[in-house]
Amino acid sequence: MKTLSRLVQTGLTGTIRVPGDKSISHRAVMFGSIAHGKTMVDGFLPGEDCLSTIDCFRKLGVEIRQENDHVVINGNGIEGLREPKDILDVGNSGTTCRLLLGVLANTPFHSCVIGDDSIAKRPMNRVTGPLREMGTKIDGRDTGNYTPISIRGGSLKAIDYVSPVGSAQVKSAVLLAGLQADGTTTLTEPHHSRDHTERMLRAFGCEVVVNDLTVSLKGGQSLTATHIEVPGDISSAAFYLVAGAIVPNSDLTIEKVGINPTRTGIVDVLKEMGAEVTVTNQQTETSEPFADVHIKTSSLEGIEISGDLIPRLIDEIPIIALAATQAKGTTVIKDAAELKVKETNRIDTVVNELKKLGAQIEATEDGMIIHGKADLVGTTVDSHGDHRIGMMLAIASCLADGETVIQNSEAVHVSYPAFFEQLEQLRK
Ligand code: SPQ
Repeated sequence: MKTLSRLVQTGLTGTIRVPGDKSISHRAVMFGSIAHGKTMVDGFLPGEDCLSTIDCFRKLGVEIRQENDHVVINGNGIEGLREPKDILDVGNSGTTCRLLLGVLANTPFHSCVIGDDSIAKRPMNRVTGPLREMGTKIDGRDTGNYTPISIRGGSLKAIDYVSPVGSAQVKSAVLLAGLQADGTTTLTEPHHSRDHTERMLRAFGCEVVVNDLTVSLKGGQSLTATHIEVPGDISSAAFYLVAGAIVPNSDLTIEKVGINPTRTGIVDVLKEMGAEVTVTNQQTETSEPFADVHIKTSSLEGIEISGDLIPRLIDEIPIIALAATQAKGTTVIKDAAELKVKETNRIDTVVNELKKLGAQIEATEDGMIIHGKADLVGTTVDSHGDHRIGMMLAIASCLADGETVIQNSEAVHVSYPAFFEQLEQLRK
């Protein structure tokens, strides 16, 4: 539990860095584990989710050394993985669960995958469906839709899969299985999801062909160890970008933030809302581009957020909703039904928790409608075990009159272990 009070005169000022990108950190460990040779990772996110990924691959026999944000992985190829003696526990991490199933799709042994109470409610048939079509033997609760899931590799045949959801986790699981299948696997998605897997497979020496919404790769390619530098996580930076825009007297620079175009919807939305946000020092020669992002207190206007923009900011919707409470006019968020199957039902948790603070916000079937500008008043709120809700509420406390008590605040350790310490520093 955390108790935070309103920032009265001082805003949030200074230059900071946020921890490494969660999506890229997971993939660095997974791809390093199935590559041949020694992979070095710098800028790794030592949050609970990515530590779950390390734990699972250690149980699969991979030697991994991790010290803070530096990781060394001794990979022996996918064929070097060994039958785990124990269950593989993904904790709270949907990415670990779904990508791991793709890795295990062809392994000649049995594994059992479980997670926490939140994972147990998240649908896995979006991944187990195509993997079964390829030949993997999978069972689990509700015939393989929910954890615990038991999996034994089959001899895989490539598929041409049209995914009903635009999901990087589905795309990545099918591509990881496709690497182990006979023939060329193709996946088409309804809209562009984040492309870290495609970029990183290339960095590990694989050929991946992308043609608009379709991605394909030939089976039988092996990965060669490499050095991965993980940029700062734009989803973590988003909390400070919104804080910088809505907390009076703020002026913040966040250095070395990943600016992969499939992830920068938050910057586009803040600009459209009228925020003074600038992106400088862009470095594009690495496989994942990064830059410094600067923001200062701005007056915001409500906008509509929908369509192709949604996957580019899906994880930022909780903090965007808070920004919308401080914008003049109405903000409408549509086409975001995927929020219902995240760590919590993020439509309900965002709406219920912000309402407790006095926001005028209502849930819709596929998003929410927020009327600004609201005067927030501190009270007891709850992250419900969802890291992004916990951090959004902490930023809200900087504006809310009086004290805000955040229950289950430790959920932030999933993606941002030092979040509260850093916020305290900035508040001084
Ligand atoms: O890993 P997890 O629990 O699914 O994490 C979340 C998050 O808020 O951190 C979603 F709840 O991010 C997903 C993201 O929503 C991480 C991810 C990835 O690394 O591939 C992709 C997104 O999900 P998807 O499958 O809908 O594209």
